Amino acid sequence: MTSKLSALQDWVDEVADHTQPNEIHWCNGSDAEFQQLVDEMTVSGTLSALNPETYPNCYLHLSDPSDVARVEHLTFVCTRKQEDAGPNNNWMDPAEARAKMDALFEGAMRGRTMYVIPYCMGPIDSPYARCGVEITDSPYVAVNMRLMTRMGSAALERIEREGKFVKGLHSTGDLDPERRFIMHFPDELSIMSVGSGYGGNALLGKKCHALRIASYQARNEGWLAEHMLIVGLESPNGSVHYLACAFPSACGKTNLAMLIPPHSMPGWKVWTLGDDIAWLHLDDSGRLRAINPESGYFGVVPGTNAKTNKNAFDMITHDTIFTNVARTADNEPWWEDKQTGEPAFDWQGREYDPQIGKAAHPNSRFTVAAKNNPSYSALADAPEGVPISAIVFGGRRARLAPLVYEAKNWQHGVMVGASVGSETTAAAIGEVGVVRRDPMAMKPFCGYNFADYWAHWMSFPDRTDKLPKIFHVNWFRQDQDGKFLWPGFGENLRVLRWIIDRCEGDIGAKETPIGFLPEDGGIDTAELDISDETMKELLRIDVERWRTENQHFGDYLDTFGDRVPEALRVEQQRLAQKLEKL
Ligand code: OXD
Ligand code: MN
Repeated sequence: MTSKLSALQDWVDEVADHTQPNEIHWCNGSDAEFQQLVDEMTVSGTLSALNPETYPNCYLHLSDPSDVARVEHLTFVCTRKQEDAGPNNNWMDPAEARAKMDALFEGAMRGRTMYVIPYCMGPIDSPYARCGVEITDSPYVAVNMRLMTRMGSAALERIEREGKFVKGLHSTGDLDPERRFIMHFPDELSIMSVGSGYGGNALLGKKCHALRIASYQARNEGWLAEHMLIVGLESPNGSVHYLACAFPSACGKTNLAMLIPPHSMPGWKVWTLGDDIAWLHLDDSGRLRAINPESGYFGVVPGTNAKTNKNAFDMITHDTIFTNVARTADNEPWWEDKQTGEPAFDWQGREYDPQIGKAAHPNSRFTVAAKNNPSYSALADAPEGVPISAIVFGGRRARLAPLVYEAKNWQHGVMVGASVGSETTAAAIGEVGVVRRDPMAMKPFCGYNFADYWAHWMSFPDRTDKLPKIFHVNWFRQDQDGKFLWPGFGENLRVLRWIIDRCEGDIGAKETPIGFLPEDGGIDTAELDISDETMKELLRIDVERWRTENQHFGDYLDTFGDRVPEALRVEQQRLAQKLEKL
């Protein structure tokens, strides 16, 4: 096959010349092609079929044991000027990075098939969607891209019509961590990744394109590419509010996006639009609308069970690719906290032995089409996306942040987002864990200088007066003994309901220096075994801790020097003054 778009055809020819594959396969995205690739990988041993009775069309891939996670220290943003990448990114001069990568790609696909994967991030007919082409020598990447993106002929047609696409070049190379790099060239809208076959490093549509490159594109074009889930909450009267929520990795985004309402909230429904990434645009009327650029989930498996996430648990019983989970003697996938079955073989294919480690890798994953989720919203395919009523930030804070609070306005909300942090979960009892600053949950994913990113966020009120409200939640507050105070999971809907009530103007709130907090009884705790004292503690503001936090946040802003927007400094200082007066 060839493409009539010379920019694409020339690039494919050039890459083939340089990497020397045996064959070139242009992916059309059909079911037959998917099955053919799966069958080939089953023969070569890259995939193995799981129990066809209980897990039909499910496959297991075991990666190289040294290649099991994103590698932030090997991920670079190669802007022309180092300041444009900012202290939040590793930077390399683009010419140096390109020379390094060209050397690693030379002959890298010898003996392999080169797959050309045209894909569209977002509904294929959406004006907010953007396209890319990934060239890879990994059939595992090709089938994962089929589940995670709109991949194939329709995407190629759009690319040929528009003439524009993000170029992503990937090779698993020799999987040597010494020769592993993920390079982004935002000025050229291109990505080069070598030496890893793992998700975020290799499925270039996801973190590399839809967050790092897209965030850069979004700033130039006036929109936002964010590490946010998108969820629709339908109340018993049938009205639906859409929320976009940003939490650092491993804070339960997938679970929240698929939440099942508690018994005490009959008539409520939860609709999933996305579990990881949201692209946010202002529409003609000035409302913020969201699309999910992805069409599948690449979710963490361990911990998934009928209580924590029943929708996901049911969804991954068919048509799923598992990576690095364990297996039972019956050839079913198994993982820690599955709460059923026993592991027989671990994630490295060895006979399971608890002495040598966990059965499933803690970062083992499922890849599955979003449409298989029982709570899938058909609006995930709507070209115009959904209107966002509220943006919700959150992190893991044992003592600091109350269960929920509302920012006073957009500018204050930008500070709430910029000060997101998560504590290491190994925090000792009674001690506060180490805070990893993760502004807007974008620390590993913002493709340019955070200071410029905050300035971009701060520019939105100049363009519209219809921006959504901004909130912060913390499901992870603990008591003195390190026990979680809030039950979490489905019960989180009670907190989201308060957020909706605030959006509708139906409920009062207490004004405090950090924002608006629920009044006593504002969060419905009917049928929940939680005392008034615990609710008070969950909503308590520890002034001393907040003073320290605000000071640390100020110090953090200083590391970005005078590029930090004045409006953000003003918010930080305003809070400092208010906390002093208490
Ligand atoms: C992810 C992550 O894989 O955020 O989604 O790390
Ligand atoms: Mn993520």
